[in-house]
Amino acid sequence: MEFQEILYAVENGVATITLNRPKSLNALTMTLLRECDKAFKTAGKDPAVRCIVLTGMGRAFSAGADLKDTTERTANLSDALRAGYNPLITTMTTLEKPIIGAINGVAAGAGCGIALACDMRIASEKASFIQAFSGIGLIPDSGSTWFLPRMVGYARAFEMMVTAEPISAETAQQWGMINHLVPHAQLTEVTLAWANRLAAGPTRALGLTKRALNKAMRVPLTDALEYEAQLQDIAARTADFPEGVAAFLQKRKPNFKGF
Ligand code: T3D
Repeated sequence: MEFQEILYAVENGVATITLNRPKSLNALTMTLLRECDKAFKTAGKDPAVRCIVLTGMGRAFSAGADLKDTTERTANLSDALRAGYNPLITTMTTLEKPIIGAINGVAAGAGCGIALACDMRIASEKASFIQAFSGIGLIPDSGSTWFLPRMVGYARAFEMMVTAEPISAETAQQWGMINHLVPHAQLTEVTLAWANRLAAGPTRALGLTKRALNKAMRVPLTDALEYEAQLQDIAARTADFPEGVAAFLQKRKPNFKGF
């Protein structure tokens, strides 16, 4: 698949999407956002893809909105959010396959929001997270106001947002923003090990788990319980369920097919 501002590759059940504007620290243009959205949707529909990795080319994950790009920028920034940023965040969070963010460097502004929209984050020791918006007189977008307080609590989210100061990968780990912190040279290796592990999992059940978790963040317990019951019926109808049970009884590793 041909893209201008991202790279897309599929290998051994893992699709890797690489933000590819390293000279501007992978700053986000409408083209990049739309290509990224298309790549996620393509990976979502491709039965050969069972896990997706999102990372950045060069020394940054993403520096957020491209502040030099005036294409398509209007007086209403909400137009840009509705046309580019919000659809991407929605696609990522509703796509029923695991997404791992391999955070290779700074994730600022909307780049931080996109990192937070991944299901897991594995960060290099060179990574940092900046809610950069207030530094340029804007408010947090791309889901940051939703994701961040749920991960780190209101007070820390508020402080990050009003100061626009960077949070190191080490602090991000202490605060629960990332799953794993790794030496920079090992980021690809550790991320691929995780991606291969998830790609060998019961993909349908993992996707439904993501759907249930996202729903449970918004509804009362009774509703979450009922939703779990409904989704469990779907999971139980997959071939991976009897395979998982058979593998347990036969004391062997399950050979999940993802459907
Ligand atoms: O506008 C809309 O569409 C609405 C949506 C808004 C959502 C948002 O994301 S708002 C927040 C936008 N992002 C920022 O405010 C962050 C701006 N960048 C920085 O603060 C710093 O660059 C970093 C802290 C991320 C990294 O600092 P450092 O010192 O490692 O690198 P640098 O020297 O500042 O940047 C390197 C190059 O990347 C430089 O280009 P040059 O001078 O070598 O030609 C710099 O201009 C460029 N760059 C960095 N960030 C952006 C950027 N170019 C365009 N847009 C950027 N956001």
